[in-house]
Amino acid sequence: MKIINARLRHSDALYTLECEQGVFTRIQQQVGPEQSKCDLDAQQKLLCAPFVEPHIHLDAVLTAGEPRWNKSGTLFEGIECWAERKQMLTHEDVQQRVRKAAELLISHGVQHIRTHVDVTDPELTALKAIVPLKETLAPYLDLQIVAFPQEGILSYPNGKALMEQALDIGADVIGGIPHFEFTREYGVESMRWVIELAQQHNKLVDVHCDEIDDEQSRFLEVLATAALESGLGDRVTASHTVAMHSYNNAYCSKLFRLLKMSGINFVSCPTENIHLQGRFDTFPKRRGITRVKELRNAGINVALAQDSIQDPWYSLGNGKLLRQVDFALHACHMMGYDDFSQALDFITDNGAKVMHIQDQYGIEVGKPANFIVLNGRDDVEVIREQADVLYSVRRGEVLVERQPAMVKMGVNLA
Ligand code: 17E
Ligand code: FE2
Repeated sequence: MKIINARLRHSDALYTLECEQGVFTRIQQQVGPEQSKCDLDAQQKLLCAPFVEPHIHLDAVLTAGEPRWNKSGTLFEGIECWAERKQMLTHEDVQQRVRKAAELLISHGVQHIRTHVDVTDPELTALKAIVPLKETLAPYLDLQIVAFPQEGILSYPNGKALMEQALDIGADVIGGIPHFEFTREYGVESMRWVIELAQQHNKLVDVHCDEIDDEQSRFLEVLATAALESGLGDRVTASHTVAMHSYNNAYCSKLFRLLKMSGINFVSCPTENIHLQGRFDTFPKRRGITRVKELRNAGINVALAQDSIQDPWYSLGNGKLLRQVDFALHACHMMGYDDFSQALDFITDNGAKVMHIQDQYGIEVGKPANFIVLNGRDDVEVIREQADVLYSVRRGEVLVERQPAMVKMGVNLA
């Protein structure tokens, strides 16, 4: 496959890219626009590595309103609604919804997904349905599965055994939810147990950590310390961490030293948490998004994610990761030019680091020929215009091709 007239990130030049047997074999700067024979003319649009969705709950997608709507908009009512929906799960129901959501994500340029799957279910129905989809969907995307204990590890009957069973069945990553455990002690113990389990089984860790507007929720320091002392380091991710929004600055200043030393990754879900958090506030209302800019500026890896597509926690969502970038830039005061030029990192390279797939990810000779072409010339235009994905290509095969919208203007004011 030969691609011409592509722009790459952080360069004004045009490039020709070639791939053979699904791998990039040549990336060459052009002198100017070309008209030579090719398989794909990028027409001077931005070509970049596929989007990475490092945090979504595929088991719950497309269940909003079933069997009832989350009226308060809180995380906790979401968990209650889901507990009811969970009892109605079947293998087919889960697989059908996951396929639909996967199609949506693929159509918007995503080729790498980490999904949390609730394992606080004695039957593990969702997990058993999703594990085989890793292989089914492999031609289109890479799927990592987190064993996610939605109702707690120590606070749910047989919680530990269910987590271990989930690893046997095929989970890749170990999850946790310390802020939802019955007590602070359980929360702390669960973090230590998760890290030990990851060491025993050589697994990655991704914890729903401090997803609560409680400035006293400080499990992040426990997780980061365990990551540091165990040597797991960047194999560990802290997701949500919204309590950090409410920590005082002096505590944060001390905490950031540990976070840097630990090497752990962060995932923030801006639309989800601006919706779920601040629900117990009157006015002023907290935004409840973790300190994305401050973490990034400290050299800590932060990725953005959608979390939900039409589920008990968040009833919108459409598979478009650029929406998360838009929200984060606004809500976290990242509206400078330098912020814009780094912003696509949040949904590409940074997510790849979270998923530990960097060696297979990126526009480089020798790496898999996976890429997208966006309907914009550079990062800023892509972000400003929420640019459509014109092509998504995987291993040199076109997965998605989209025609830009055609607008007929009946006025001419220029
Ligand atoms: N479960 C949870 O604990 N938190 C979330 N944001 C979602 C599910 C979507
Ligand atoms: Fe989540």
